[in-house]
Amino acid sequence: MRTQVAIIGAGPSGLLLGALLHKAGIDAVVIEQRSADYVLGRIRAGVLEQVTVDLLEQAGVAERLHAEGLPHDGIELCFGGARHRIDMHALTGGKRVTVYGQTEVTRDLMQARSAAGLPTVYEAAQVTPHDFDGARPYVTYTAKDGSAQRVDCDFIAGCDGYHGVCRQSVPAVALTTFERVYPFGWLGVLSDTPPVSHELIYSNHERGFALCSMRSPTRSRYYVQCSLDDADAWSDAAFWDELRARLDPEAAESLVTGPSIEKSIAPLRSFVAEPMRFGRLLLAGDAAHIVPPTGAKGLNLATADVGYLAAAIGEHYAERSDAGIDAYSARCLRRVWRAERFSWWFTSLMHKFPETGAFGQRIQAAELDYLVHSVAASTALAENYVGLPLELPLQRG
Ligand code: RFL
Ligand code: PHB
Repeated sequence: MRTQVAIIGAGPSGLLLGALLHKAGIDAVVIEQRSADYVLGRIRAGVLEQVTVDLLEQAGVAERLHAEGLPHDGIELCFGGARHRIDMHALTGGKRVTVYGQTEVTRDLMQARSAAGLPTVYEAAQVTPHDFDGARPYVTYTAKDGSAQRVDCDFIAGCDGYHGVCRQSVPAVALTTFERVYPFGWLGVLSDTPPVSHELIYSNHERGFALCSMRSPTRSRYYVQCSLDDADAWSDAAFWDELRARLDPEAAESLVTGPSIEKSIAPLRSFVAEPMRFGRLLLAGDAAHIVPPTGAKGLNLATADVGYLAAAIGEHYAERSDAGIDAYSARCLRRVWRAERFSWWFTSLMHKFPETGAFGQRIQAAELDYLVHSVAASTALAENYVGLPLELPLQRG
C-alpha cells in the first residue's frame, strides 16, 4: 500500500491528524495496535482548551462537542476548609475551557473517519517504522489475519503514545530525554452521580490532593492522590470516604456517591523527548511528552502538536516548502515546555509531598493564599489553565 502519511497510533493525536490532513486533501493511513473498543475504553482527560476545540472544529468533528460539551468559566481551589473561585473568563478577557471527555473526542473522530471511508487498521501487531532518515520511509506490520503488510509513505507520524514504538525506534544518541517521576498517583473513579459542584474543584488537603471533575450533568469523575498500589485495594466506600475527607464541609455534605463504573490508578510523570523530528519521522502527543494531569494539559498538548504538524505537512504539499517541517520540533517544544512548567508547578502546589514536611505545607498554604488574593497570580494561573495560544494561522487547505 502507498499513502502520503502513515500515522502510527489511533489515539486523539493520530485520529485528529488524520482528520486535519483529510480536510487538506492529503491521504493518510492510521495503524493502531489495539482494537477500536479498547481505545474507546480508556478513560482519560476531560478538559479541552479553546485551541483544541478550534482544531476539532477545523477537522469538522465539533458538532456533538458543541451540543454536549460543558463550557466552564472558572475553577475552584479548595484549601484550609474553604473554596475560592478563580474566574478564568474574567481574568483572561473572555476565554473558557470545555468539559468533554477524551473518550467522546475519540469516538467523534473515529465515526467521522469511518463515515468518510478513510483507512484505519486496528489490531496491527509488530508495527515498525523504517528508513525515516531517508527519502522513502515505510511502515511494516502484521495484520489481524496474520498477513505481513507494508505501507510506503512520504512521512511517518509517531502518534503512538508514551509506550509506543516510534520514539523507541530513534537511535538513543539522537534523543535527549528529561524526566521527573512523582512519588504518588491518582486514583480515579467514574460514577453516574451528579457532580458535586458545577465547576471543577482542585483541593489541597493535609491528607493529600483531590479533584472533583465531571463528564456530564449526570456523570462525575473524581480523583484522590494515592500511593501507587493496586486500585483493587480501594473499595468504593473507602474512595468516597477519602474524597469527602479532603473537601470543604459544604462539598463533603452535598457529595452524592454511587457505584464506580471505572476505577484506576494513574502514575504521575513529567517527561520530554527532544527533538520531536527525525528526518521523515515526526512525533506528536504523548509519544514525545507527558505531563502530570493536574493542569489538564496532556490531551491539549497533543492536539496542539497535531495542529502544527498538519499545517507543516500541508505546506509541504501545497507550497513545496519544508519550512514548517523544519520548524516543527522547536515550535512544539517551546509550547510543551511552558505546559510542562505549569503542570509541574500546579502539581507541586496542590499535592502532599511527604519529604517536604510541615515547612512545605506552610509554603503551599502561603502560596495558595497569595494566589487567590492577587490578581496578578490568579491571572497567571487562569492564562495557563485556559491554554496558551497556537502561534500559527490555523485555517488552511
Ligand atoms: P494515546 O492516547 O496514548 O494514544 C496512542 C495510541 O497509540 C497506540 N499505540 C500503538 N499503535 C501502533 N503500534 C504501536 N507500537 C503502538 N503503541 C501504542 C495506543 O494503543 C494508543 O491508541 O496518545 P495521544 O494520542 O498522544 O493522546 C494523548 C492523551 O491520551 C494523553 O495526553 C492524556 O490522556 C493524558 N492523560 C490525561 N490528560 C489530561 O489532560 N487529563 C487527564 O485526566 C488525563 N488522565 C492521561 C490520564 C493519561 C493516562 N495514561 C497515558 C496512562 C490518565 C492516564 C491513565
Ligand atoms: C478529568 O476530568 O479527568 C480531569 C479534569 C481536570 C484535570 C485532570 C483530569 O486537571
